[in-house]
Order: sequence, then structure tokens, then C-alpha cells
Amino acid sequence: MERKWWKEGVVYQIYPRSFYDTNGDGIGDLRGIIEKVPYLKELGIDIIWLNPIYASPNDDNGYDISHYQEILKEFGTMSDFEELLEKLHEVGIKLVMDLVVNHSSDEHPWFVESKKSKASPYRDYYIWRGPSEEGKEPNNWRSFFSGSSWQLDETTGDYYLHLFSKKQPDLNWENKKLREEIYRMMHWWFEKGIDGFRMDVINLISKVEGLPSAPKEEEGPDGYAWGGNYFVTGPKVHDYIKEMNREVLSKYDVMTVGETCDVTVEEGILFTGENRKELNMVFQFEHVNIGQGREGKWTPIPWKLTELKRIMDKWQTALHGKGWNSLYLNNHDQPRQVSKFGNDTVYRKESAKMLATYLHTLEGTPYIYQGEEIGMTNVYFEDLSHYKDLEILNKWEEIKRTKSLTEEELLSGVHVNGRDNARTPMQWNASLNAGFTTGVPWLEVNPNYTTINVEEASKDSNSILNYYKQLLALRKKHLIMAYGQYHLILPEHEQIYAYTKTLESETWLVLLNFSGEEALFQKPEEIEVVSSPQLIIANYPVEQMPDLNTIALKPYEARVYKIS
Ligand code: TEU
Ligand code: CA
Repeated sequence: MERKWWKEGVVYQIYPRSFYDTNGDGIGDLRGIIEKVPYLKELGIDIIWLNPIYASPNDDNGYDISHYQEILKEFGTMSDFEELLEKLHEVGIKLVMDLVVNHSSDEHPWFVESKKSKASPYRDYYIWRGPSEEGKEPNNWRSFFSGSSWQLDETTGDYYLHLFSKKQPDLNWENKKLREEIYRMMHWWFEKGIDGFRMDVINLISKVEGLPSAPKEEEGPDGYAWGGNYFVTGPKVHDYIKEMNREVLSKYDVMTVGETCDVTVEEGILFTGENRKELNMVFQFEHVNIGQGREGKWTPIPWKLTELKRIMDKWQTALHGKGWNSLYLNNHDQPRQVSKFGNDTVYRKESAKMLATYLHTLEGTPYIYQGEEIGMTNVYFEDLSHYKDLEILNKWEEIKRTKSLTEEELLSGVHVNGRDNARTPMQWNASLNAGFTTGVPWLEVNPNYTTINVEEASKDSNSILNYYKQLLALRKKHLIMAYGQYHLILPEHEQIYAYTKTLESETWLVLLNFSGEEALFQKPEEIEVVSSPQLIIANYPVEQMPDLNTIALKPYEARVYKIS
């Protein structure tokens, strides 16, 4: 087992817009992060992943970049960035930035030039096609953000491809000159001293030749179809990433994590294999996509624990010794994990701690999304007009046309899975706007900030925050947390998720009750326990050493024992 800093470290994801505002404009900024470095250090995290901070018109909150080497003015200046990087490095925290190169903003100079004429030297930095025979979009692919993936440009009569919003034109990775521009930009950031990149939808950069339509029978009520078979982990994606590794990544001691939607575990091994010279790890989506109904995330359905076990067991087992797992249950695109996978009412504290125990005892690198460490929950705005995320707003426009969902149905889907659930401002204290801003927050603060906030959690020795600090301290002492081999037990149990972790001669037993009812753990014969097992951590007070043969686990109870 090759030890690496990015395997043993814990990553804390900061969504700058919602983290901490220091100049009262209601928008989080870099100086706000600088002020919170002591908080991050005390939490015990090792690496920060910063969502995009580059110049952008903010159509998709910074995932539409108009200049890759300038800082978004609302976030601050390049010298603020350099100060942040220095302050983080001073306290031993590394900084990983967000690389968004499947697409740029339509306000990027490259695109402004590209759309001027078919003869522009920048024309094939992007993906342009003439109208179809019927004089419509070149194919029937649906954008991730509703509607067509193509936008007509009047100047030249051609359409350009945008898998996301129309202000996010896809870059043409077939073009070597474009790839070289990207690699030059990456070198520029590495030479400034950053420690890695999270790579946005990096497995979408290679599209199938000819950009064929999906079968007509797959078109939905909106008249479009999922085109993923023609661009998810496409034909040349590994060639491009290997080239990126050769040209850039291999020259620095840096960490990379690819955001690879719909990636399979077999591809996960190809992307993260130690000797593949591609990426260190990927974000897979199978586990966060459970519980999706007829219109995906917008129509949530109940999910079963055995489904989550099957998925995570597959990834833990397949990548052991062959690659490396990222470990997350929420981020800026996902609902809050305590709401989706735990219980955000009666058992919020217990279930938040249980989920943290889960993520920090699997094999891989855990990611903490800002606010997760204090058990921040989904926000249940009473109507759709309170939401800002263009994925939600575009879907709302779509159902007004197609009537495929009522507004009430969409609202209840957004309550469960909408991205703004994760984007409400960080809750620092119980003062106005949770201490996030003295101005008007860009997105309303979750009203439960009066009881759920950092200040309250810091004073409570039994808080979720202090439990995270214990977990992170344990990780620094016990390599088994990161490297121990995972072995699932009781696979069919619908309440208890139990597994062992083994590293050399040491074995831990992890018991998690994923339900709101008591659950009886009965130790399988094959699990051998030394005469005096040691309790490592628990989220309830635990009576003195019971025999481990039978344990009645309380709702959302978590226990970790050293059993050999
Ligand atoms: O997300 C990619 C992506 O697939 C998301 O659209 C996500 O899967 C979906 O919203 C869940 O329903 C990345 C970024 O993380 C996201 O914030 C950007 O909006 C998107 O790419 C485009 O850059
Ligand atoms: Ca601000």
C-alpha cells in the first residue's frame, strides 16, 4: 500500500459564494475564507477544494468561466487569492481548485472570437454544426439544464453545443491547440503553488464522432433525449487525460479528482489505477443517484439500505489495491446528506454523526462539504420563486411547457434533491443571516440557523462539530481508517450497515443503524473478537463492554470497535 498525502488527508469543500461575506454585499468572498482559516485548522482538515473563483458572468454560479486566470470580482482580487493560499500553506492545509474545461462561458474571449465567423481562428475551439435537414438543432440531445443542447447563433446560422446552459458552450477537445491552451493555464496555476484540481465533468470532454442523435423513441415530452451514450466517458477521454497527465500533472506533487457523472466502477479503475497515470480519484454518482423516479431527481422515491450497500460494496471492493475512492454523500450539487441519508428532524445529531462515521471509516478519501460538520439541513422554501439555481429554474420553465409535472410535484422534488439545498449560506451563529453577511444574502439563509450554527456547536461538547473533530483526530492516529480493507457483513439487513476494516493484524468492526428504529445486531459466527474489544468511537454513550454477540443499536446509532 503506497502512502500518499491525498489518501490520508480529509478534504473540506468550500462553496465561496455561500461561505462568509466580509464586505456586506451578501456574497461570500476570499477574505471571508481567510478569516475562517483558524476555524478550518481547528476542525482538523488537511485539504480545501474551492469551487470556481474565476471571472464569470455567474450564469451557473461560476461554472461558466470567462477568464481562467482572473478572480471573480465579487470574490476579491488575485492578491486576496495569493494571501489565502499563503495562509492555508502556513497552517499546513493544501488548496485544490476547480478545473472547468468541458466548457467555458460564452463571454470568454475565445468564444466571442469563435462566434464572429466561420473563418475565425478560434472557430473550432468550440463545437459548431449546421442545422439538421429539417432545419432544426443538429441532434436531439437534451441539456443537463433542460431544453436542447444546441443554441442557434444568428451571426453564422450555425448551432453550438452546450451540454449545460446556453451560456456554457462546450470546448472542442479534438482541437490540439485548445488542449495546449488548457495545459498552459494549468501550469500557470500550479506554478502559483496550488496543490491540485477537482475536474468538472471531465469524463464528458470526448464526444462520439458525428454527434449522432439518440433514438427517436427515447425522446421525452420535451422533444429531446438523453445523449449520454454519445459523450459520457467517450472514445478519447483516457487519451486526453493521459496527455494532460504527461504534459502537466506528472510534473508536480498534486492531487486530482475527476467529477465523472455516470462513471462505471470498471472505468473508475481505469481513471484511478496507480499505474494508469491519469487521475488520483473520481466522484462516482451511483450512490447519490439512488431514490430517483420517472423524472430522475425531480421525482424522488424511497431507497433501500441494501441498494446503498450493494453500490458502495462494489466500489470499495473493486478499487481496493487497484485505484482509490473518493468518499462523499453531499456537495454543492446534492441535497444535504443528513436530510437525504439520515434524519433532519428528531435524530438530526445522531444521524449526522452516524453518516460521518460511515464516510470516515470506508477506504478512501473523505470529503466534508461546508456545513455538513454542523449538520446543516435541506431548506424547504414554500414556493419555487425562492430558488436561484438555474437547474431548478430551467426545469420549472420546462414543466410549464410540457406539464410533465405539476408545480407542487416539482417543489416537493426540489425540497428533496434541489441543488440550492446545499447552497444556503453557511450558518456561523444565531445573529441575523446566521452571521454570514451584514447585507442581504444572495440566497436566503435556512431559517433553522438560530439553532444550527457553528457558535452553538462549538459550545456543545456533544455537538456534531465536536464529533467530526474526534473522527479527524482518530484518522491521524489510525491508518486503518484510510487504508483498512473493507468487508461487508449482514449484506441483506435493511437497517444495519456493518463491515469490518482490516489492516495487517488489526481489525475494526463498524456498526451503523441507518434507521430511525432500534435494530438488533447479531454478530455473525465468522467475525472473531478478541477477549477485550476496544470501543474506538460511538455517537451515543455506550455502556461498559457488552459482549459483541448481540447489541441493540438505538436509532441511527454508530459504534466502532477494535476487535483484533
Ligand atoms: O456538475 C455536473 C453535473 O452533472 C451536475 O449537473 C449534477 O450532476 C446535477 O446537477 C445533479 O442533479 C458539475 C458541477 O458540479 C455543477 O455545479 C455544474 O453546474 C455543472 O458541472 C456544469 O459545470
Ligand atoms: Ca462579499
